[in-house]
Amino acid sequence: MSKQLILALSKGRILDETLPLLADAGITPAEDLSKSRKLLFDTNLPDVKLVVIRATDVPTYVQLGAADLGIAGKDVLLEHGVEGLYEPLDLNIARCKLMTAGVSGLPPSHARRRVATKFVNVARRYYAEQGIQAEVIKLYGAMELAPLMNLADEIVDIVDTGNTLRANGMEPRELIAHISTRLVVNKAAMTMKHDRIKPLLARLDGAVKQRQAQLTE
Ligand code: PRT
Ligand code: MG
Repeated sequence: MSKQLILALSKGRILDETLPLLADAGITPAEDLSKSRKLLFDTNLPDVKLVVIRATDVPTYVQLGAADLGIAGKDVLLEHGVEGLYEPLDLNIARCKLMTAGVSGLPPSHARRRVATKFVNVARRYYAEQGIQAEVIKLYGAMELAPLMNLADEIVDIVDTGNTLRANGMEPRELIAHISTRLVVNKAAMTMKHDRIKPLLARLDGAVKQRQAQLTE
């Protein structure tokens, strides 16, 4: 097994919040990630490399051991499943909520509810638990358009301020889960590379706690 530790980072908004946290933990990429077309980066730590990939691919890389560790939204982990992964640390960044939402002032009318979402597994599980019959329709983006176009009665999507919903004549309904970004670790790597993973976890845990302390000061 390689001596290197590979940490898989989620592109996009999570990356913007991850880099300052990594810096607080003493981990800095050897070059500016935003200015490079590369996907694999050295860091200031000789045994740590970073890969920057689609958020939805992070659990796959870590599960299959292509990366030892990963940083991913809880929403992505709930949707993908966490077999073969440990989730030792809540990084407490990119916080939001996974919710159902519908057209404002319009109670869900169909006996069999049509639900548009990119979180099909989460949605199927949630509506089944509620005892609500749901036809789940997979979309890849712009979920809030679906009820307006009469493609669906409800959506399951991420909500932060609620502005996106309101701008489209919709309102949040039920909370499915509070979401934040998590550190995940390949289970085999956690055993085989424990001596290298443990200090990295300690650095990250320290950075998260330091931030929380600053917030409550
Ligand atoms: O764009 P792409 O399909 O490649 O991926 P992505 O959209 O999933 O990536 P990105 O970069 O948007 O990051 C998504 C991750 O950030 C999610 O998996 C969450 O863990 C986290 N996160 C935190 C959010 C938000 N906050 C958020 N507000 N992800 C998305 N949003 C979007 C939401 O989809 C909706 O369109 O923002 C809108 C809602 O925000 P409000 O403030 O209008 O309610
Ligand atoms: Mg996006």
